[in-house]
Amino acid sequence: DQQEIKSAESLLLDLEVIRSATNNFSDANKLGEGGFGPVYRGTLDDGEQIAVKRLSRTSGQGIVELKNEVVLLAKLQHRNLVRLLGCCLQEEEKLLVYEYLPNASLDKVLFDPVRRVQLDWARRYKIIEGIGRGLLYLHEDSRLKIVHRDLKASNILLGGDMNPKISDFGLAKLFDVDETQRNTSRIAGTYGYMAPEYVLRGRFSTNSDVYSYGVLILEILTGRKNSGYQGSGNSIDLLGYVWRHWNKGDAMQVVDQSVVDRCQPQEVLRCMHIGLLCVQEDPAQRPSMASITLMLNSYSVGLP
Ligand code: ACK
Repeated sequence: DQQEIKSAESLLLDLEVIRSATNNFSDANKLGEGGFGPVYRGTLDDGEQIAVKRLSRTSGQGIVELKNEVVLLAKLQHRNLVRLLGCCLQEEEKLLVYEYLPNASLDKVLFDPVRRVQLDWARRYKIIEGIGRGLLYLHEDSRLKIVHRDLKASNILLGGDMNPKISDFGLAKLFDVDETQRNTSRIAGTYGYMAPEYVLRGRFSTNSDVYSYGVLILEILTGRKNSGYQGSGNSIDLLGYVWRHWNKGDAMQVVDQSVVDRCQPQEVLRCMHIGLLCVQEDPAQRPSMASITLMLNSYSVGLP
């Protein structure tokens, strides 16, 4: 692992440069709290905007996840993955530096009462498709086989044109090409997005990512957050809710109003169907990302 970090040495950044870009990690520059510490906004001397994840001293698991993220992201480049610009792995300060994405996370855009944005069908479809391309790249198009393990709305960041980018590779795992699944006793992830075989038996695979992607599709179409196994607040058992309406034949009832206003119901329902295929109990029944992107691309959505 040390050697792999060395191979990412071209990514090493000077701590002073990041300090000055973020006004010495001032509160005014703070974007929010991430999985292992605060995230800051910054501007480099040449004007380039950056986002900086700073490891909290109290985060024990954090350093493992941070290194995992550097090692994996350094090998990846795709328009639907957040770009890692560099890192700082000094004794006193551990930082990851990314391109800055101005439109917050999908979680805020869909669910936050203050930052919610009206998204029409064409936009939502582009977001669904973009996440799918990013995930296809991780699973099979990058020469590597990577299982993300924590795909969720708060880990999807939106660029200037609302182009979605998958972020947070702290839990991601590199698989051998012919490896299909792996077992763990350390189940880490997010309820509501974790596939049943992962929650119950610690078994994860590209298929368990597909399950999370299916939850995302349903959240994007309905504008509702899935509670998973422990309902709380404004979140619901989204899968049960969508399935019930699907079986009754009135699935358009569950679709967010700003989608309904300007869409071809047929296209929305086909997309919802893909989401439902992804969240099937049996991992072997779920489609691969390759067939999902084929199914998605076979529609002709009238994009501007
Ligand atoms: O939803 P947000 O505005 O987007 O709030 C969270 C916060 O930091 C804690 O994770 C934001 N964030 C994380 N990475 C980036 C990035 N590369 N560009 C812009 N904002 C980011 C995230």
